[in-house]
Amino acid sequence: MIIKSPFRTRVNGLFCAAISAVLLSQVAQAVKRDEFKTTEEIAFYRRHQAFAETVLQAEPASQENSSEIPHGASPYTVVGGSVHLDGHTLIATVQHASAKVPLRVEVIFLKNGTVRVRAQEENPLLPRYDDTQKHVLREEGNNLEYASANDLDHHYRIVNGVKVHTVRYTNDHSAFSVRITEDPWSLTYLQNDKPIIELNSKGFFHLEHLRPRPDPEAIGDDISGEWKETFLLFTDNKARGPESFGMDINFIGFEHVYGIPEHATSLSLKTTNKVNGGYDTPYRLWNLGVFEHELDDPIPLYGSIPFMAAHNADATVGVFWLNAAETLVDIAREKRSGVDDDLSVVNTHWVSEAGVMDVFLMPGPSVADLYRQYMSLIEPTPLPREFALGYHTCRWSYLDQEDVLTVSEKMHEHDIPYDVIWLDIDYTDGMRYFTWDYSKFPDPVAMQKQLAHDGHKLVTIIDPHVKRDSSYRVWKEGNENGYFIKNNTNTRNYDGWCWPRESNWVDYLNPEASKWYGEQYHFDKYPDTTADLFIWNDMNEPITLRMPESTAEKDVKHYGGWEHRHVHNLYGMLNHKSTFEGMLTRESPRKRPFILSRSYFAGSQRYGAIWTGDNTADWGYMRAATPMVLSNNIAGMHFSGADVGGFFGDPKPELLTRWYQLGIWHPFFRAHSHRYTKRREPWLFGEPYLSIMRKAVYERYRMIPYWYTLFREASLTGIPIVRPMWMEFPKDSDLFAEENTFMVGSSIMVAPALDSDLTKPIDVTFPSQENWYNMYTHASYLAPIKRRFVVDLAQTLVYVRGGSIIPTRERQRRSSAFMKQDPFTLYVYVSRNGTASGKLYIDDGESYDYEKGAFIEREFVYAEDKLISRPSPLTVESPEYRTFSDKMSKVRIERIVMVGLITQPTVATIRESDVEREISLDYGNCRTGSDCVVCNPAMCIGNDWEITFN
Ligand code: NBV
Repeated sequence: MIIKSPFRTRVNGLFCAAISAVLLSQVAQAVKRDEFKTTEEIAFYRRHQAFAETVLQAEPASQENSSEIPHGASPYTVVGGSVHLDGHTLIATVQHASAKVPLRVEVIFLKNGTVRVRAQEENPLLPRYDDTQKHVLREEGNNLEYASANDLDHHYRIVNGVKVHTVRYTNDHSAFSVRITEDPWSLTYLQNDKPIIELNSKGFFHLEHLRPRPDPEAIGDDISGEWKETFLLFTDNKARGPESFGMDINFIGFEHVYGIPEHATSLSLKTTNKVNGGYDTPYRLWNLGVFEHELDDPIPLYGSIPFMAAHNADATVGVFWLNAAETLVDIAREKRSGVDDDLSVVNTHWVSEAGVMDVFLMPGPSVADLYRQYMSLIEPTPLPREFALGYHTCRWSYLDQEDVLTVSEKMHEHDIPYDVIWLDIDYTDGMRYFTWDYSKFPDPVAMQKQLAHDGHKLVTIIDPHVKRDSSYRVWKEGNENGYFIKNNTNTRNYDGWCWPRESNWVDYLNPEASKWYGEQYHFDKYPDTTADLFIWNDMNEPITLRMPESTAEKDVKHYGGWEHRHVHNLYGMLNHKSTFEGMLTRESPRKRPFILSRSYFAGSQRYGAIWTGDNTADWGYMRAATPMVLSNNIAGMHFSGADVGGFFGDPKPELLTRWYQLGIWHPFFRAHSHRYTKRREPWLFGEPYLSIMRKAVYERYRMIPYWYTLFREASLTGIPIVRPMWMEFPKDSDLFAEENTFMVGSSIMVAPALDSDLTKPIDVTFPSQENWYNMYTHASYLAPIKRRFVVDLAQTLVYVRGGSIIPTRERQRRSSAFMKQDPFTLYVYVSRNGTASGKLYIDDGESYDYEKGAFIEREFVYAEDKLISRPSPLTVESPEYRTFSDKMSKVRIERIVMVGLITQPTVATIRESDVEREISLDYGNCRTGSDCVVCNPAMCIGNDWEITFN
């Protein structure tokens, strides 16, 4: 291993470097590359690359030409006679030609068509870490719905001398088959007899079996990095030795793959083989806080979700690689000559350092099918607190109590609605979390009460490092109970460094420690907090300054003796989860917590929101925000957003304004900035910026009913809330790589202005064969059509798909809290064939009573000149439902705007609760003048009603 000399000198001053960079930097600079590993410095990846090279150079196993037998020269074969079906699992013993260590490969069939493949030694020398499933999977993976053995049909044939097994699965929902070859071992998932996903067809499947530790002399310098590996001045002592594995996963008939956040890269993932502008390094999944990260770079950021989707005009399929150790993913594109035409293939190669190989293949084929399959594993995002959909104003840091209340007052003065104001690290007593610096915040409860009175919430930051200070209760209790992560010999606490200097970290793997930590959020433990205070968990990758890549060393020890390498990518999620559970139990009856986390993994969506971390006030970072948020949504992390305005640096007013206009269309909408940037509350920029930003924020609030309904749908289906264009227009291959324009739900298309040159035109592709309406002017465009627009700073390009009904609340309030009894407006955007439909979901926005039916969910349908409102099939007439609908009985529909009607009706007949009345219609006083507006029809939002237009 080459130790780079520049860093040697810097290591001693690493703390100073890190702190000064963080605290003093005013302008974003480049990433300090030599503080992060290059791919060559990751030994297990190097070994798998070398393995793949030898496979590529070897003679193919089969010379015969058969599309069923892979041509890759994998040395792994099935031990003759070992293949058998046991219930819903096909079991095989697979062995490397020379290593001869038997591996148990299980192919597990799930009812919904998902196939799970697991591989590890039949008799491992030591148990492998296999609890990732417990932390990630729904009900810890105990209640997956398996295929019935009766629906599985297993047979085999000999093709060119190779035994080829087929398991065909047929039930009411699906019919597919899995083909397994014995020599070499490979697996193909076929839908309608067409291969869609192949495992090991390139031959890169390789598992480093656990082995006895050689003599110390034999380990010596260990250039292979199997037993020890040095990065900079840090030596990773690998007590267990090599235990990595890798495999190629190939998507047949696909050109585009997406997902595997978090990277600041394009939406459609680039290749990693330098071809056609591809990267020269793999996508790395290893949660890190990369200070001043750059764009268009597969360097790993704060969270990881090893979920990849592939899409073509016929199908959307997915792969979930369930592993929380360091994982690298290479991507290449290939054309295979097919029968009729060349077949596009995306080849991917996944390599993980430790754990059990555990991968789920999900066949889709529709987007809804894919998310049904994926969500049956990880669960969808639960309904958030409604206020969390509002505008969040944050800064590192609002200085003191007076500052907080002044900002709040100014928001009112300037008529800018907002829901939440945030406190960063400086509110604490010397970074001792769960404390206050009373010199700055003399009366936190009074402050929270004032905010709450004005309809606002407070969020405080709680970082996971615990200051090592024997007079600090939290540290004392954690230490006495042995709740902290241990050093690499498991003999004492793992001591590290962060903002409060010497620190320790809670080991959330220990259930008792996790519970104890959660309890620190209870009112009796976290002093001066009220039910209107919520939480922000930052730095939970975890960041341990002065350490390799600013995170915990891989060999430090967790509960159960596991090393950090086994669980690193879970750490942020477990911190988030513990906070969630603590917040959930701090009051009775329980209310939905709101917690923002920086680090995340698959499963984090259950505990709250995430944001994309430290971006920069620069047009490029604003452009990068959408593909990052979309990638998170694809991977199931719906509630995400980017720091509006950019964290580092000072945005020019045009950039900040444009960023507000974009940020309101991302699920999580928070403005945030670094402590050494200039203050940037909207009123500081004067006109026209203030008015434009106010208008954007108002737009967000107007649309909360639509957002909340989308979150409701996501909580049931897991389908992304913000969607890449291809999800809504799956056949339109021109849109497969589109990443600037995106859909919010299935009705709204946002084509943001992303360029500093305000005169630069924006090209908008209107897809499908439908009408699209400009949301603000109601001008319509009949798709398919492309149009070019130049928009001034006050304008934005937001379109509604014909056939949609959008509910809004149009009264401008201080916050969402004051909108709860506000009337609704319905916008009916008529489709080409004169129809429309939409939904509205409302509940109390904070409790769990909706689980007992305390919600109103309406379906609106317009056809043949009649608009009706009917309950959704999920409505249950429970006592809780009745209590809630009584509370809403005064909430009316104050306006219906019919956009795109061909005829001009003059009268509407309203029938509600068997009473009929007529209302004359109004033209010309609204929008383009051609809309038909039903003014104050006054139906109750929870009632069944119908309106006929004559
Ligand atoms: O707590 C200070 C910041 C926070 O404002 C930011 O949002 C986080 O991403 N935090 C990182 C630590 C300092 C980073 C430079």
